[in-house]
Amino acid sequence: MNKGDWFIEEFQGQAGALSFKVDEVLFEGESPYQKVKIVKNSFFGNVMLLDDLVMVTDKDEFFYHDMLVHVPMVCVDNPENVLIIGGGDGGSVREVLKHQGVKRVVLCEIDKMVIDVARKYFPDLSNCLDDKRVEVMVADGIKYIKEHKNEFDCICVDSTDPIGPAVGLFTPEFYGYVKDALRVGGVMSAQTESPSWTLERVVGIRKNIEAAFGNAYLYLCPIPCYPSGLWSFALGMKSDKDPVKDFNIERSQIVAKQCKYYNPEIHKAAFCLPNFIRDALK
Ligand code: AG3
Repeated sequence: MNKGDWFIEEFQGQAGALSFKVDEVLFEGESPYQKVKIVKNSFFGNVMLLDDLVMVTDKDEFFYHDMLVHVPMVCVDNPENVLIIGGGDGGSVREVLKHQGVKRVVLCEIDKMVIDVARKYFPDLSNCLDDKRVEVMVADGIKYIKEHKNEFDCICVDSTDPIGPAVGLFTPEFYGYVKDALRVGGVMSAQTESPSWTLERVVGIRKNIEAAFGNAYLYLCPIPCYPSGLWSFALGMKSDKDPVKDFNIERSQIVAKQCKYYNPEIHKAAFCLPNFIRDALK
C-alpha cells in the first residue's frame, strides 16, 4: 500500500466497498496471526487495518467502544472484575475504567503486535493500559477463558470478524466457557457483525449465544467506518434480566456524561430491531 492509493474493504465478494484515500502509510507488518497496517486519512485520522479490514479509526471508534462496553456494564450490579477478549487497541478497557467501582480489568489479546502499534499510533485508546487496575495478557482468549470460572462480572468480546484468527470466538462452546467464567448475574457483550450486509452471520452468532446463555439480546449501532455502516452487538445474560427494563439508569446517566455516543435513551433504543432483522431471528 502506498501514499495516494485508495484503500478498499470489499463487501460480499465484490458487490461493493468501503474506501478511503491513504494519505500516509504509518506501519505495515505481519504478525503470526494477521497482517497489521496503520494508515492515515485526512478525515478518519489514524486507521488500523487487520487483514485489510477496518478495525478502528480515530474519528469514529467511540460508536463501537461505547456500545460494546457501557451497554453490558450497566446491566450488571456493581461490576468490579471485567475481562476484555481481543481489543488490544485498548479502547474497550478505556471505557470500562469510566465506571466507578471497577477494581480490575483483564485484557486478553492474542496478538502482541496489535497492542504495540496501538501504543504508538492510538495513544488515546491505549494510554489506559498503564492504569494500575489493568492486567494486559498476551494470550489466546479461548485458552484463557477455559481456565477461569465464576470470576468476572462483565466480559466483552472485542473480536475481529468470524474469519481468520477469531473464528473460535463465535462458537457455542466458546460462549459456554464465557458463561462459566461469569459470576451469576454477569453479562457478556460481543460484536456480532453487520445485519445489513451479512444478516445470516448475525443470526448465526445470535443463535450460538442463545444456545449457551439461554438469555440473549441483539442490539444495533451505526458505525460509519465498518461495512454498510450498520453494526450489531449481542448480550448474553447469566441471569433472567432484561437489558432494557432492568439496566441501572443512574449509572447509565453518570457514565453518559463522559461519552460521545452512549446515553440511557440510546441504551433503550439500541434494542429496537427493524422488521428485516426481527423476521430473520424468528
Ligand atoms: N473489532 C472489529 C470489528 C469488526 C470490523 N469488521 C470489518 N471491518 N469488516 C474492532 C476492535 C476495536 N477495539
